[in-house]
Amino acid sequence: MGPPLRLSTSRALHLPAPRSQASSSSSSSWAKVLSTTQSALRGGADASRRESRWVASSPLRTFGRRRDFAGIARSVATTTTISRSDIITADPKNNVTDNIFQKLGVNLHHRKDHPLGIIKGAIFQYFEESAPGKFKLFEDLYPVVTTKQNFDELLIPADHISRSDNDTYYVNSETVLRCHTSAHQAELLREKHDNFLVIGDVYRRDTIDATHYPVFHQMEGVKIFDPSEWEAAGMSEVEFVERDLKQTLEGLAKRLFGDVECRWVDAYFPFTDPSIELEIFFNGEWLEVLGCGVMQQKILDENYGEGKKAWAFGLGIERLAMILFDIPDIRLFWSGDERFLKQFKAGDLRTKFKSFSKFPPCNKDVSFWISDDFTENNLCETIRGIAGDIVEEVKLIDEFTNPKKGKTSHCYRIVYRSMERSLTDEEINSVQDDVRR
Ligand code: FA5
Ligand code: MG
Repeated sequence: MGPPLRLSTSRALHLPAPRSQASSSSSSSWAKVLSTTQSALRGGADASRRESRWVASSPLRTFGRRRDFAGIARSVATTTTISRSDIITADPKNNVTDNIFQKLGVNLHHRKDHPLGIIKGAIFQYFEESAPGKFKLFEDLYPVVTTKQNFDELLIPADHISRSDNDTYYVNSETVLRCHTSAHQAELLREKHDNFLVIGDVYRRDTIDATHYPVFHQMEGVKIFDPSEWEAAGMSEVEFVERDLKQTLEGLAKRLFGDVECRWVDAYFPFTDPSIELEIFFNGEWLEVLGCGVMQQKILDENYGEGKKAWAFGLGIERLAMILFDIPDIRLFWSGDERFLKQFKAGDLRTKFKSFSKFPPCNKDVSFWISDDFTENNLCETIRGIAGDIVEEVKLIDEFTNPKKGKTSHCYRIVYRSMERSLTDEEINSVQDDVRR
């Protein structure tokens, strides 16, 4: 299968796309400038999805933005232009919306003073200090990947829910917006990287609430071990690798948060075994911050070489930043409001976000009979398409089945609230009229 997208790649080895250009995502521009690394990525990996779903990636190129970070090797960036017509197409499988296209190439994690950039820096630094010069960082891998990368190479079964177009943004049947950074595992293993970190934007059709957003950022980590290491420790290979994984991630949590309440819970990912997730107690609830495990041997053997063992993890960057900086709502990361942005400073992990607006929420309910093909993700996408980021939450508050007609109706409460301004009644009513339609 050939690369499904035509990308004009202009080399700009010393000058990656300026941040402002790559990230302005001005809603009126139909083309995006993205920077990519030279190393072409072929092949796929799949990813597991939050709270039980996974997506795959497509084979285009790695992105690499060159930035100076304490000793961490980085890939060199080139610039790629991606146009709207490459991403939003007439293909029957295409389900990418303008809202989503506008997020491509924004790369919030490249902004040094942004909470996501700050946390990225802290995580790199942790790995650099614990293993100087060892972990290679990829921070500009191209977010449009093949289903092979996003799913197949990660051993995600053909009928896995994460492959459904209810969960994943498809450009066409072979190309998706990566739903996790695991999409790059296999290709990086084939390039013989043995310790690496990948940070990037990932895309999932999802329901809406304070901790879920259809675009967020993940950091992937992979570390490969040699038999001499577990033999010297006198442990079984899986025990040894799992111990190192837990120590590494607990150490990271400690570094970021000091003393926090953490717990490990069993999980399932097609690409690791055993698999676990780390949860941290935040705002009165356990919040899942990462998934990880011992890499499936087949992935390692087939892409890197035999005789080794590896661990892999995938962190939710927004979730960590919410805990660290006390940011109550995931939408705030996309805010252009200076009252938000000005509160954070590069390198400063101690900032506690001070809410600048207490604009009241506006609740509106909608009820309707559901059809067989109804899904909550579609509903959320429709609402988001109409109302954008003023939708804070969509929740099912009532459900009723008419036994005679065999029909079910749902009542959803839509919570509208802006982080930045008061919403007017007229505005909400007109949005709500469109939603009802
Ligand atoms: C994964 O994506 C796996 N690829 C992680 C992994 C990598 C496992 C390597 C094993 C080996 P999951 O779907 O659970 O797993 O997502 C990982 C993290 O992303 C979650 O723990 C959470 O912190 C974050 N996350 C998931 N969905 C969302 C969302 N909609 N909004 C914000 N953060 C999210
Ligand atoms: Mg999960």
